[in-house]
Amino acid sequence: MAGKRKRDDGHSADQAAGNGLLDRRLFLRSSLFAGVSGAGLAPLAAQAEPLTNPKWTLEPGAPFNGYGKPSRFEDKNVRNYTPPANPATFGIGTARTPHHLLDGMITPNSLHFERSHGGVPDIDPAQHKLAIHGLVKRPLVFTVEALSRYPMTSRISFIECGGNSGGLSAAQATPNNVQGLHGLLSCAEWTGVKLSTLLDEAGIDPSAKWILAEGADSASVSRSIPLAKALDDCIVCLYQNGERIRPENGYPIRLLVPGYSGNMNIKWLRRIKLVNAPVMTKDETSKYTILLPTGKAWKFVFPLEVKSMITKPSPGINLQGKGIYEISGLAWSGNGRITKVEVSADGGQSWTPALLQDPVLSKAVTRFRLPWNWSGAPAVLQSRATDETGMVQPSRAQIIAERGLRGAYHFNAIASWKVDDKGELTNVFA
Ligand SMILES: Nc1nc2c(c(=O)[nH]1)N[C@H]1C(S)=C(S)[C@@H](COP(=O)(O)O)O[C@H]1N2
Ligand SMILES: [Mo]
Repeated sequence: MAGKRKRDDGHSADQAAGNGLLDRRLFLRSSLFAGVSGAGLAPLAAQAEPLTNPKWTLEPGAPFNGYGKPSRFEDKNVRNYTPPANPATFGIGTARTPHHLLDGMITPNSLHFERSHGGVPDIDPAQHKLAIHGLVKRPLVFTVEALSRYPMTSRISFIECGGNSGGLSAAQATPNNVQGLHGLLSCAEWTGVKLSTLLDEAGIDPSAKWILAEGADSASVSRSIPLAKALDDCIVCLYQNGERIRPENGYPIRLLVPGYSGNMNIKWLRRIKLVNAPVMTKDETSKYTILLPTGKAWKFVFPLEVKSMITKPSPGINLQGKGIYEISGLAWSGNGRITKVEVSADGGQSWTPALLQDPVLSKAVTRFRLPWNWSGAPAVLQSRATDETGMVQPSRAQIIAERGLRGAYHFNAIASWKVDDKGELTNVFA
């Protein structure tokens, strides 16, 4: 870019870090290109010409429908999944959110990722029940109807599978996109009854220290959760983004355990047992522990630590010639709010802070944005998030030095997209 150039609002139009990263305030200006035209940026819109009247303007539109669907032109915006080789396991596995095709912070319900260990049960809400028992004064059984009459609360929260981004722990980078690597994360508004309200009604025995939460699916996924967390911010949810929870995501009742490992957010919730010690279920001993090179394992790794990813540009969403682009992505932390996201276009040699888009909520994803003037030369894009506890997203090398190559769960390393001179992006380990 050309030498120093002061804009009338006092901000420098110079690049803010190496390889063309611009100041994050550039996109806040009302006139995007006026201040930087001297820097060689051209407007993105075409020269104005009279509009024609296409046929959809000249004829009446479609009639009403009961439940809306996306435009037929958006048929690539779908979850991806690999059908299992063995048909007996058809519902076991994952379906991933296409973050490269989404923007904002909310994942639409039809695209919320799914991780299921025994398929999606076809639960009749009129017959489903939730029991609270164990170390309580009064064991209780709630119908869905009864739960619906309790005071409700809503919160926007991410859910992330402990296995998300596990591809970054491989020895070599393989071709992949943001959906394949980071698609086991979604963010929704969840509404339901505070678990503390229900536990209060059952009466907690002083000897209770943990709860066991169990699902009604054939896999009976169940996890031990510290009672302190259950009383702090867990929600027995009935609604997802305003409508009843989708079958894939736990209809009619799921437990939200904000910021904690995805697996603990028990879907199709049918039982909460108060206990005095963790139960050591199959889901917390055979999986979701982090195996260290010494042969020891970190058990009960609960909060998902600070992390971020660039969703745009990303593999498949390539650059169309040099010029200005918005680098955008998501950052999140199971320990609280995001305070900073920095972006690099030179593989981590220089960084500049991105704009954090409101709202910035605890244990929800935060959308970040930064303008970039791509020179047409190869680049490596990275993002690095910091949360309110001061934790900074680690590099891949840092995590591997600590855990070796087998600690794939809770892999929150900085990820890298390589941009070649044609503007094509690929997954690399930088
Ligand atoms: N009952 C039950 N709960 C479950 C699961 C399951 O298979 N059965 N999968 C768990 C896992 S591993 C994750 S990551 C999250 C995924 O939630 P989602 O499918 O709504 O995205 O749900 C958790 N809760
Ligand atoms: Mo998971």
